[in-house]
Amino acid sequence: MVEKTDKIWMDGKMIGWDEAQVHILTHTLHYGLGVFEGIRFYQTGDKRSAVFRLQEHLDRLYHSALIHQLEISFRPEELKQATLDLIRINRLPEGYIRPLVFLGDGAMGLLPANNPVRVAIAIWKWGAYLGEEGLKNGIRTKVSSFTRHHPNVSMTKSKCGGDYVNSILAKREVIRSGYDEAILLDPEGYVSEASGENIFIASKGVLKTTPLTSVLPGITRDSVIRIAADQKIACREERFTRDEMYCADEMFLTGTAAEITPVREVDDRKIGAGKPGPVTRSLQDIFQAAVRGQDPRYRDWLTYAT
Ligand code: PPE
Repeated sequence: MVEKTDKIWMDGKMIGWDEAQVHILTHTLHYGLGVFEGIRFYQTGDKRSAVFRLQEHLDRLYHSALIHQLEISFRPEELKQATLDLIRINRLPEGYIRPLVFLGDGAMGLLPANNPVRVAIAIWKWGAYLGEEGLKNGIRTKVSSFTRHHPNVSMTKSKCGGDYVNSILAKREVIRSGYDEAILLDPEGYVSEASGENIFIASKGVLKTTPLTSVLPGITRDSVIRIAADQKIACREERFTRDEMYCADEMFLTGTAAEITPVREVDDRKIGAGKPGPVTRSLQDIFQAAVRGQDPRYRDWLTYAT
């Protein structure tokens, strides 16, 4: 259960948590055409709160809206201000931010020409997405029988609500079989992404991650690539196969919610020693310091709210 906060920002106004309601004929509720973001904010060493890579998340939100021809009537600066205001008003030191752009009620059917494009932003407390234990010791994953979207079926650069049906199907399937997270292959059979994370493998100290052709351009993925470069760890953006994943020395998933979560098993095969390896550990440590303002090299990633 999400723990209630005080206020939610909706269409330009701060309203009470329980007032943030929509009509049952809200178009997005029926057909899934709506776009969203997931952003984290952290308490920094000096007891302030800072949003991690807010500008990049807002840029992606506007790109998602552009891809799906949803015209947001608010300027990015307004959504930025609303986000920072929400953190202050709700007095939450750390948490998750969920901007949502959706089509309101009006016409029904598949041509929602004049339905209003509505925008809401909510924040809440969210701990380790794949569990504290997983973050520390690694998770067990399984390749799902569901295939990730072909970019010509449903575009993968937009964070569109409807696309997450695919993620839910995959995740539910593997959780019911006793695993922690689903890995999806692309329509050609190469590794694409997890239900809500990008994927990295490491072999002989070299990182590899799926190229952006048909996966969500993850902001955590981008952060890991920059940290790796600063650590002189080579990183190749290259397609790889399921069996290459099995033979990797290390593997981890990246996402706003999941942060950097080590993978200790894929399809009942141990990855490396079956526990988080040195490359994963060092990237995790630097990432955790960066998001909390403890590494001056990455201060430009933070927008302070308080
Ligand atoms: N791929 C997918 C499909 C995805 O949903 C995410 C984020 C990523 C990659 C990583 O992107 P980024 O957060 O920019 O590093 N997934 C969100 C899912 C959360 C949810 O369950 O809702 C997230 O991490 O916020």
